[in-house]
Amino acid sequence: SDQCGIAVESRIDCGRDRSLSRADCEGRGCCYVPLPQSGLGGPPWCFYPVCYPGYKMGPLLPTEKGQRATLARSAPSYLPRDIPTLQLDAMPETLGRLHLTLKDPASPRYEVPFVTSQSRGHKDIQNPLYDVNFQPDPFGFIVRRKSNGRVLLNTTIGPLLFADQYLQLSTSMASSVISGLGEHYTPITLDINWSSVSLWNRDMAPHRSANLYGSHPFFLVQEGDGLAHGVFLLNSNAMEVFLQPAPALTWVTVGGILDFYIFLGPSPQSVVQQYHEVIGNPMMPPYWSLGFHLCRWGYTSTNITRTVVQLMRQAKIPLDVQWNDLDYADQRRVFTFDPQRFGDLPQMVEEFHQLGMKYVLILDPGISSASPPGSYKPFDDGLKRGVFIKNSTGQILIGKVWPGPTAFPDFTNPTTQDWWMDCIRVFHSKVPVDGLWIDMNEPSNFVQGSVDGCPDSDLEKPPYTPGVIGGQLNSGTLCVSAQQYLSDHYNLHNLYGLTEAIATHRVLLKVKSTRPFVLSRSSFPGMGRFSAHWTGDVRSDWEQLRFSIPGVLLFGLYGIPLVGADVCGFGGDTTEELCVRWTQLGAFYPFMRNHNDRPNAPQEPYVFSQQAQDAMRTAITLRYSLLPFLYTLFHHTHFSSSTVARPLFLEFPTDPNCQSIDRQFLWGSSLLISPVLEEGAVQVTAYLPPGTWYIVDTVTIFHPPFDPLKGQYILFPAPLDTINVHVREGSIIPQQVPALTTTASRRNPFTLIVALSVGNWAKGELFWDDGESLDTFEHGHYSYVLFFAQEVQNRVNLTVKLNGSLDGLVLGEVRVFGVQASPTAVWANGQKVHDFSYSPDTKVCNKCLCFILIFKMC
Ligand code: MIG
Repeated sequence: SDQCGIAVESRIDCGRDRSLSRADCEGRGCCYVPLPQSGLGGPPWCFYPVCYPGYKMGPLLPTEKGQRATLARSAPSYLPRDIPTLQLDAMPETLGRLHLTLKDPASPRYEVPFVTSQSRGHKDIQNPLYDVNFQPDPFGFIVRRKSNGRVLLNTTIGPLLFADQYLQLSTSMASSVISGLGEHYTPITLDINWSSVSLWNRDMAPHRSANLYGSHPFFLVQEGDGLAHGVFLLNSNAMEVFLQPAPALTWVTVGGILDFYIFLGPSPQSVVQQYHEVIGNPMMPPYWSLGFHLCRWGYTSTNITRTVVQLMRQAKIPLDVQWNDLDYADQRRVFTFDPQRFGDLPQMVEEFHQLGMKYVLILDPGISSASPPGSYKPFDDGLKRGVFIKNSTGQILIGKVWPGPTAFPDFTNPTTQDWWMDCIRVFHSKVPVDGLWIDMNEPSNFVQGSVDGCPDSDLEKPPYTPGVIGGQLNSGTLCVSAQQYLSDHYNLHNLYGLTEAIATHRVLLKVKSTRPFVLSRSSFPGMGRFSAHWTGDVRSDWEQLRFSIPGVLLFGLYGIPLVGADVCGFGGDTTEELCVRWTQLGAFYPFMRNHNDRPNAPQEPYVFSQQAQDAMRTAITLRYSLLPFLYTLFHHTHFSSSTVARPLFLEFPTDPNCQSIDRQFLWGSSLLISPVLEEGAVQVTAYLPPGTWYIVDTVTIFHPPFDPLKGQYILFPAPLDTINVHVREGSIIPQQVPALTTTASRRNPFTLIVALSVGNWAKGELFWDDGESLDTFEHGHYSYVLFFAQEVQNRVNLTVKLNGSLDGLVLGEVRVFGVQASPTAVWANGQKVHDFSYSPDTKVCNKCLCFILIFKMC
């Protein structure tokens, strides 16, 4: 009939919860139209008719925050435990942000805590960017972009289902270019050809179609003409999102409420900003955390760890932070250290501090429950204080992790947060770590559910289980029927890492009174306020190297900008060439740590040939020279929410070539990084967006003759010692002479790259503070420098506007790119500079201004 005449690509699956025969399908009132290909993993055979009965909406009434209506079902759905009546709230919160919730007015359901701590509500919104219309029967809503009438979301294409353990909503998409819905091993844009992604935090080495460590139910759609919008479904239950070529998308979640935030942009950059306004801006990292970090599982004693640091110093390769993995712990129990192999750990940390370095240790959440009573205080004390997650019958849930049988702290419980404070405080008084690495916090469990299994219940076996690795929600983690302070683990599972990060951040803040550094594997929206992230157990191979770029870029969209992959790869043996290329790319991860698994060949820079070491040193040193610029980007991200490592489409939204580029990326808006990602390659094809780009490397700099009006792909030489980095015209990049640690480099002279635009100007900025005090920006304890260069009547003038004081800081060399004719003279602070040089080939003027005290600049 007409009701079933739906284009194949627009069919919305009526049998997601189970596969249906024709009779079952028609019994649901759905259309059954077989296709040549099977109904699994492609277009469904059983799909909803054009008009499928669902909820009927009553009148819309004004409320303080927007409009409200009641939705009611006239007949039950095919799911157990329908919620027959729903309350809809549509709340225009800002010009660009619409908030829409669907809840059960009769009895409160679980809602996600912790994430949106910021002020949510707003006053009257005059003339927002969006328009929302409702279809009353069956209920659906349509969100349009007012400026051009474009339909961004249309949920009338399928029914709303809202049962206790099954919530489903479908929408059309304005284009098929969609990014987000992590954490998965994907390119920067998702495949929409009958694919799905599941969001359920899992300890799982990155590979295709697996649900990984974190969950981020946010996506951004590029509409095709430079405009973009985003949608955040604030829901922490196990979720699966289906994508189909209509293009359309279907959310299925197994609990909670439907809590949508819709962001109208209109630019991709502003979509990201609007999202971060809801989940909170990222923390300001300590300066040292932007240095190079070195770790491996298998530094089995303090002496071995010391040797690593010594060899790095001998090789003259910068290193700020030395790490230890589980090796340090006594019988793998956290808050202890092995008396033999790590007996002098406190002293070692002290030695590293003397060298101007920092030290970070791993801290797993699982607390050994099998030590003899009275011998392991964290457990005894935790038991007394009731801090552990309980099973469904109220006993402490015991799982198995590295130390053997373990209990799991419930970080949603304030008592647990205090106990965690005490544990860390006591440990820190012996071992003054500078940061903590919270691993295994999905939480990971080596037995399914618990050592006693899990009960047979609706929570453990919901009517529908999203496509998760292992097939069950309790695979590799706790029983989801386990009880936490705020709710069941079923609801809170995806928040475990976030809540541990919040608790750990809070402790470090108290104990150290400086900016906390926490590195968390598991994540959820809002985690960037508390923690950094790494992409987990990546393999040492070329494909994983390549996919680390979208991995890192997506976490920028998710508001966790301090992110990187394990440099040279974690699993398996690296090769020298791979490790060199990974170090070059890693030098441009916002967070740079080389980390390796126990059984593998070593991969510290100093184990390789002289040639490889030189290449790595060059890359890491280049990073160190750029840290003032990187730090300034973090300031912007912290303060006004942007991204640090940035996909090209955020910066060049109207350039269709940039839509899905993820083999290159930007730092801020002005540095373009084009790494080699293939074995054996000594050239790289890089896309240069419109404008002039100058090559930056440590030896030569030249101004290639590109067409400034059109972007183009260009083949660049990329021998093993080279990573291609380009600086965009019109920018001034603050740098500092590098050193072996940031403690030392922060005392060195600054330098500048001034990349003149075609119009002969350039600008840039520097945010500078002591690098570790709390809230320096908020308290005004910082300096802000604006650089501006302009050519007037054949003179390039560089002016510096300083806000604050930079006492003792010196501006060294200034390199000006794009000087069209040989300068006859160079002045600095009114004095002639004699040793400047100019190359007519590269149009670069070196030492164009020398050794000027910034605050004395004319
Ligand atoms: O089950 O602590 O992702 O970085 O070296 C493995 C040992 C536990 C997993 C982490 C990895 C870390 C390792 N951990």
